[in-house]
Amino acid sequence: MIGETTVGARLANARLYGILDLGYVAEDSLERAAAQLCEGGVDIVQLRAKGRDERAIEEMANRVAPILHDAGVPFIINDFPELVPSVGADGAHVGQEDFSVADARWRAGRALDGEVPLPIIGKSTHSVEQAVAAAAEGADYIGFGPLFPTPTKAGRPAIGLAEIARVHSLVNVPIFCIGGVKLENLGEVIAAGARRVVIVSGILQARDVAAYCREAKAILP
Ligand code: TZP
Ligand code: MG
Repeated sequence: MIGETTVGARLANARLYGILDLGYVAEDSLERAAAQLCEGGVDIVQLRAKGRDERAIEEMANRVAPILHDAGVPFIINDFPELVPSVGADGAHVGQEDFSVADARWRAGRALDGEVPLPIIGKSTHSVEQAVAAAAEGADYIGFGPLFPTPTKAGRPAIGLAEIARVHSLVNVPIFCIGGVKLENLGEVIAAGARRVVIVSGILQARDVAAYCREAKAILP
């Protein structure tokens, strides 16, 4: 966990969101991948370990938290807000079918006053309507996607680029566009109005993870 003001500022300034997704990272390589993301300048990192039990996720989170903390990179846990205090994470990310933002914040155990109340709670959204609702619900940031079809979230219909400008005109919290975003299409995603992105497989399958992140950062506004 990093200081409250710092973490708020880091979220506000964040452009590139990386995910330690166990679909792409071997469990015993998590520390290495976390260090590479930090070296590449990723601004915020989530641990996403679909299908693993809570105890295993706690153990993995305890391993990566100090690496992210030392690099000053906010650390978000997917799906298990109650792990936030015990592993020293900065927040949690929930989906449409998970806890409400208020519930997630309560489970994460703290609701302090400040710029961005700790813990950070982010929510996945798949339409402009869901995005507006998540912001109204008090999400500190949202994911908006998938923009493109992606094996990382197989079966979820793609939104495309046409709604990006509208969601930015209606939603006042940081919006991270997600889903099939890669270096190859980052220019068009930004041209459509995106200011922040999540890149999962593009980063984790790169030959040089840190270099890939640096390239993405250089393209982002
Ligand atoms: N939510 C919407 S799309 C997605 C998630 C978690 C996966 C994004 O992964 P990738 O590999 O960058 O398409
Ligand atoms: Mg979830």
